[in-house]
Amino acid sequence: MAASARPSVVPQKDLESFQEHLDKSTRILALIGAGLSASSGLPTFRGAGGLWRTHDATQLATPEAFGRDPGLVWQFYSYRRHMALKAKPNPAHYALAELARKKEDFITLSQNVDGLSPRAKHPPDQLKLLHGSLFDVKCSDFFCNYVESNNYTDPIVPALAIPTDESDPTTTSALAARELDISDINVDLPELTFSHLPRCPKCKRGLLRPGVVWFGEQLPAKVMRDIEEWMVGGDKIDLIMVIGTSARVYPAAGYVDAARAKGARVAIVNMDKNDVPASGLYKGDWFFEGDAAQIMPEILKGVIGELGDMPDAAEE
Ligand code: BV8
Repeated sequence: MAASARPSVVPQKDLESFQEHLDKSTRILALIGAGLSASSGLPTFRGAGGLWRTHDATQLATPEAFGRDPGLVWQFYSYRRHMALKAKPNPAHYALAELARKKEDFITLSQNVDGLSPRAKHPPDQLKLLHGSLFDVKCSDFFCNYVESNNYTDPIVPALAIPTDESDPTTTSALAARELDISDINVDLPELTFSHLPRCPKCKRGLLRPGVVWFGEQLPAKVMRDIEEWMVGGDKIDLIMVIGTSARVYPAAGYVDAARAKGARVAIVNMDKNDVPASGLYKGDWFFEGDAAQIMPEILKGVIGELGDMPDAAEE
């Protein structure tokens, strides 16, 4: 159905006042979370009760968990690398990328590590990856500074291959065998030891670990500096869009109030009406309830125009 024929998903009144403000806005921020990638088929942290198999996902995303059971943590991250590689950016990723091309003083602060905003060709200078990327790896040894970006090897080591269902009589060949969903507790996971896991090619001592920011770890210094320079780089901020995030993890969630303190109006896009930032909603804020993949192209249309059809994987 042509985009113009698509029924509006947001209240007209809100849409008009928002688009009027967006039009005259120059300094704009977006804070994005897992909800932005939900309609690309990737589970959110809150989804499935925040559990991966029986484990609290936020507990697995810690240096302590990696110290205790690096095999399990690597199975968690290899699964997410695999799912992210199979997923495709959705219209919300492309809409924000197009806004960045139209509004040069607009930056996106991403809490997502799934690589979908970069794959939607979001201008890299206007995309700040607060929590790293699933496709960066680094040595976990304190004395080794080995870092490797854009490692898309899937599985990164054979032992992390997603098991397939050989027992399925309909499968004609091993290749066609159905992949098992290892986030399902009923699928047995092999016990992995050090020798199964990716080793640092530089010090040959440490295990490689995912290049993401774990709870209790500092955010990337350069990213924090760049954002700080942007925040103080102008006397005001006109707008912050808080998209598909529960805004409960800091310091990322702190940018909502920081932007407000610089005069920004707040527009929230979220599937759940109750998920507002800790500091709540103020008069003049917007809350667009629904799927970001539908809402973002619509509310940004005044500036970015109609988004063309989504490029298929080959065109990415
Ligand atoms: C640090 C990478 C310090 C790994 C992640 C202040 C107060 C309280 C606590 C703290 C504080 N300061 C620091 C802390 C501790 C901690 C923290 O914030 N804890 C929380 C839990 C209270 N912060 C840290 O540890 C940070 N580091 O502070 O270091 C330090 C200082 C000195 C020296 C050493 C250290 C590091 C935090 C980063 C952790 N890493 N990710 C990985 O991904 O595995 S965080 C991870 O969880 C994500 O990146 C994201 O940030 C967060 C999940 O949140 P969301 O993305 O919002 O996802 P969620 O599922 O929660 O919500 C989805 C939303 O989408 C929902 O609202 C839903 O309704 C909506 N939705 C769903 N579908 C759709 C939709 N919306 C629209 N459309 C849809 N279709």
